[in-house]
Amino acid sequence: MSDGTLTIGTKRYSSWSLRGWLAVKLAGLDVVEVVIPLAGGVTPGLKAISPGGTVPYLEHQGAKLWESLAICEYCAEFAPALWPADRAARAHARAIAGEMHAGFRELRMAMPMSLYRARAAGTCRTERAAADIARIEALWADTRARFGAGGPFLFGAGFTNADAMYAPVVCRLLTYQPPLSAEAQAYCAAVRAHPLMRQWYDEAAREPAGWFLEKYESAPEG
Ligand SMILES: N[C@@H](CCC(=O)N[C@@H](CS)C(=O)NCC(=O)O)C(=O)O
Repeated sequence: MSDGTLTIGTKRYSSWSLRGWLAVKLAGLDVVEVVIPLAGGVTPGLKAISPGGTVPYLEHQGAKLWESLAICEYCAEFAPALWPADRAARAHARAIAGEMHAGFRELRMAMPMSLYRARAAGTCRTERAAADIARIEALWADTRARFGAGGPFLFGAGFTNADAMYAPVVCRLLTYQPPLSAEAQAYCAAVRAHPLMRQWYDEAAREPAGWFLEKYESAPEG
């Protein structure tokens, strides 16, 4: 008997689900995973399942959580290493996780997460998305310079909630391949190589074609 349920959206597309799923997996919570095929907007039935009408949605030992960042915080109660041990580093991790949760809308709109989108490389570049990407590159570089010694992730060797929050950005950058610094490319490669990211991509590749959404699968125009 498991301790609850994690409801997520289509793995090919659901960026917020990826964040919650990574935190739950890293914390080792014993939950049943339910995947709801997303409709690319208002998915029928989601409001009946999740109080916020969105995924990820976690029910665990009586707790009910429908915001990815809240799920990350909850998971860190079981696995404190999901935040850095040092207080200043932990504060920084929360600040950049919060910046991700609240922002980078232009990037999210211009380059929707679509893990296997054909002929996407070099497309979907807008000035505003480029500005978001520049801010993210600067934020990653600053974080790694101050706290990242000893490993490939934002806070070194351990994959933290901050990495989980930025993982879907990595997915977007890998799909659309905008110009990136060598350092940012190395970080993206490290995140993509994490065993849980490999699992997510592999499971996404096995999702039924009936779940595909044309608007996220068709070759982008420019
Ligand atoms: N602020 C929420 C955003 C969650 C969200 O927007 N999730 C999308 C899927 S990636 C969703 O459920 N959209 C509703 C729908 O597709 O019907 C969070 O951090 O969890």
